[in-house]
Amino acid sequence: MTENLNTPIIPTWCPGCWNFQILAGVKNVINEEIKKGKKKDDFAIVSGIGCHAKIFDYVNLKGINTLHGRVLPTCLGMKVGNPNLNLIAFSGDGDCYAEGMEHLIYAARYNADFKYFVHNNQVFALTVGQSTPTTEIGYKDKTNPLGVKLHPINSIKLMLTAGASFVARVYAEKEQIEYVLKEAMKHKGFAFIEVLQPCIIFHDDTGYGEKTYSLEKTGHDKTNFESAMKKADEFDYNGVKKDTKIPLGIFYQKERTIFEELYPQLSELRKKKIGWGDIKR
Ligand SMILES: Cc1ncc(C[n+]2csc(CCOP(=O)(O)OP(=O)(O)O)c2C)c(N)n1
Repeated sequence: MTENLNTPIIPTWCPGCWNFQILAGVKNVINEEIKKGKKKDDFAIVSGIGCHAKIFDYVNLKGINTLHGRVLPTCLGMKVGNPNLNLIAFSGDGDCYAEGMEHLIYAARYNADFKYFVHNNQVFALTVGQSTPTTEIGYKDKTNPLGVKLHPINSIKLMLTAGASFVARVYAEKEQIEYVLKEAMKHKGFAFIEVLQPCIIFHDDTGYGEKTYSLEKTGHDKTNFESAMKKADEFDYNGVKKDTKIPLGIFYQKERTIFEELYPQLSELRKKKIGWGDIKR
C-alpha cells in the first residue's frame, strides 16, 4: 500500500535549498518501508528549531517539533516510552552543535535506537547567517564583523570519540540521503548522520562538490575505529584548500547494546503502562 506522506503545507524554504533533497530522500525511504509492510504509525519524526526543522511540517508523520537544541532528549524519551518506534530526527548544526551539544555527546553514549540527521550548513540560517561551532575561520557576519576566530569542531571525530555506533557524513543529494538512511535503518542503535547542506543564501560557494569522494568506493573498513579517525581528520571544516579531500559515507559502524535494552524494568513498565514511581525496589 502506498501512503501519502505529503502535507498540504507549502514549503517556505528558499527555492533551490538543499533541504528539498533531504526531504525527498527521507520520504522515498519511508514510503518504500511502508510498501514493504511497515505501518505509517510505526514511524515518527522529531525536529528542532531552524530552517531544517520545517521538515516536520512537510512530512505527514506523527512526532514532535521540539525546542531549539532539544531534539535528542526528546527522542530518548520517545524511545523509552515506545522502543518499537522507527524514529528519525533532524537538527541544524546550530541546533545540534551549539544549543544541543551536551545532548549530542550523551546520545552517542546512550546509543538509543534512532536515526539523527544534522543539516550542517555551517551557519544559523533561519536567524540570517550567524556563525556556529562548525563555521570556518574568517567567516564574516554581523555578529563577527572581524571574522570567526575559533577553529571549527570536527563533528565526525567528536562522535567517534563519544562512542557513537554509527557515524556517517553525506552531501545533501537525494540519492545519498536514501543510501545512508537505508543503511542507518538496518543498524540497531544511534545513527549520527551529518549532511553537508550549503545554505544557498548565507553559506554558499563552499567548493565542497569537487572535493568529495566516497569512502565505500575506496574500500574503507567501517569497523576499524583508527581508520575512521584518520578519515575524519582529512576534512577540518575550515574551508577547502587545493589538496582538501572530503570523505563521504559511513566512517564507522559497530553495534553494541542499545539504551532500551539496558533497563529491563522499562519493558515491564511499558507492558503495565505504569510509571517509575510504581517500581517495587
Ligand atoms: C533557545 C533558543 N535560542 C535561540 C533561538 C533563536 N533561533 C531560532 S532559529 C535559530 C537558528 C537555527 O540554526 P540551525 O540550528 O543551524 O538551523 P538552520 O536554520 O541553519 O537549519 C536560532 C538561533 C531560539 N528559537 N531558541
